[in-house]
Amino acid sequence: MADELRRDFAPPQVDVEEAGRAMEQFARGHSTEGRRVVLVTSGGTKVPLESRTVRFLDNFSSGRRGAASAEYFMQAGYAVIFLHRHRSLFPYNRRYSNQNWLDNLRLVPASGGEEPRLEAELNRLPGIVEVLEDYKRVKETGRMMALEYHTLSDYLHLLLAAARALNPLGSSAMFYLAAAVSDFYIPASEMPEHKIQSSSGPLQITMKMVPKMLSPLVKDWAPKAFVISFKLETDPQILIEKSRKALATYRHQVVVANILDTLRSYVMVVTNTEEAKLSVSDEEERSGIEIEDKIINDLTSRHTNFIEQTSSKQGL
Ligand code: PAZ
Repeated sequence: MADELRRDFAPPQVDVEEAGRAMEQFARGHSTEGRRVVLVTSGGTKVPLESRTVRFLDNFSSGRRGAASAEYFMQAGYAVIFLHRHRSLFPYNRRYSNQNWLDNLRLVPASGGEEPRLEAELNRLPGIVEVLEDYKRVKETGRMMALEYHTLSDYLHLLLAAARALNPLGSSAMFYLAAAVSDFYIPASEMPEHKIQSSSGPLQITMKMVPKMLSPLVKDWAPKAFVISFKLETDPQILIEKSRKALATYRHQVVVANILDTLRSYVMVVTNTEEAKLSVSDEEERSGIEIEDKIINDLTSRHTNFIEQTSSKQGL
């Protein structure tokens, strides 16, 4: 797979070796302290159509699922590697992402030899005190490592590096693959260098299938880890069948299945033996409960069972 990535994709724009070393150190440190470590992937991917890229193929993912989930994992005691798309939503500050921050600040002019100061309009920032406290605590305790990807190639290389870094943790490592990764791309060797010209008429492109990373991840890179993939569909009729097919093909532990129209309020947690429905009612939503809270609650207890089963199989 590493060879395939090198051959077919433009070189990554991030220092993957350095990121791999940092992830290894992060994972080892937290695991030594008895903490479980989860890789959360988050956001969409951008697939270039030209090598000097003007146009690209994108998708709708905002990164909200991944950013919110990272917070709930930390609340549950996990250390989190947050692999997210550049400029997608980020844990904690996601809550204020639609705001113009300049409207939230008040200038206190300089006086009596003091520098000017900025004050925040607290009434425009609901919950900011708790959110800021949580964020500062996470920073101080080094419980989250954030890594950005810009391109699909960055994402694929970093996922491989993360899998290698988490493999030594065995069953206490979790992969929570919520990023919406493109299924299609144009190989570097087939991509036009310059901007595609509209004077050439209607555009026809043939894209290749992006290699399915889940397969080597589960089989070779981190075979003892607890792995969760996501499945998004627009047609509810095919959702469960496709989730089951993914479980049978890749042989991982869980698929979180969601439908575009209801993705903030309803998901199915699909395993080989059951389909558990998780939902947030209108009333719960009004009181600030998020579906990710329920998803993480469900998955962390499945992870505990998984670790226990793994160690009893090994006679530990
Ligand atoms: O990032 P977001 O919160 O806007 O959306 C989340 C999601 C729909 C991308 C995620 O829940 C998901 O289903 N990811 C996998 C999509 C797929 O490859 O089928």
